[in-house]
Amino acid sequence: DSAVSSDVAVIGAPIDIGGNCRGADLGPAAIRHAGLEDALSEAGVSVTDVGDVPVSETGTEPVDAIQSTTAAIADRVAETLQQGARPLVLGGDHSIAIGTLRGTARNAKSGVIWFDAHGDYNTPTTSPSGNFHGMPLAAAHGHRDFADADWSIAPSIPEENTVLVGLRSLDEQERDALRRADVTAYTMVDIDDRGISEIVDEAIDIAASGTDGVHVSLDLDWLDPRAAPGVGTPVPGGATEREAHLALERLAERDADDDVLRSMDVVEVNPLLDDENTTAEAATDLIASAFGNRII
Ligand code: B3U
Ligand code: MN
Ligand code: MN
Repeated sequence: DSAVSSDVAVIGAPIDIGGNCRGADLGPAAIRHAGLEDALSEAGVSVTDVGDVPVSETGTEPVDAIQSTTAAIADRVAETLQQGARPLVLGGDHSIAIGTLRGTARNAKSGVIWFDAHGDYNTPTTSPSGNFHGMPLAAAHGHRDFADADWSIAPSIPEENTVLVGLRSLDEQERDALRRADVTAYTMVDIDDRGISEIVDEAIDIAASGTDGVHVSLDLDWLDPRAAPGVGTPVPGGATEREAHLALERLAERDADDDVLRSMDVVEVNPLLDDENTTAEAATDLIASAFGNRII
């Protein structure tokens, strides 16, 4: 019933080894300190913080740390869903979404909406940087470049239910791969042109169609760096704070009607790069909007 489905379980994923610089592992703490539990409670959501997944970054190769961490995230996410609550995973860099998506797709068919400046559609072969936070969506689609990586159990998320929103920075081969994939990609141009609420409405229709619900992945670098300076790879020309809120409020409205929001992760908050705690506070406010916070 709706009381159960409105329960949210907060899961911290303090890993930064998939990113381009250190510090995103402090993201879960910064988001919690920005008042996440109170913000969710005020939104009328009953929330349980189940703590952090274990992360061992020292003395291991990045890929090993990502493998063990994302496996733990996937288990927690799948358990949470099985218990009838909605997982909210706090990153960490965006490599954590490899785990969230695997967990979300374990016993169900899940669509995904990816709010991000980037496509995160590189593979170990195509990535110019080699950073795993630029690859999670390609991994979730079971790209063959991940064939040797047992953390990428493929294909878990249908391409046709995958929607990217806010794109403005792609690498060359990543762009080619996205064009070939059966995904829907909205750039910032589309948002400027048509307005965020229409784009989000369409994104929800596509992601939810024929699925058990939608996973929302919110990379704070979707926002303009003026609104969210504390991210590893800021890209000018992003969503304003108001557009971002409208997007997640629209999602909450649709969720109130149709139970579309199944799971969420909020990633790339890096307190070492932040201005005060601006980006973590933006993350907290946007999470509250997504789970139904209303002005009146
Ligand atoms: N596409 C670049 C940059 C990047 C991707 N995701 C983030 N940055 N956060 C890459 O490294 O793959
Ligand atoms: Mn990302
Ligand atoms: Mn990004």
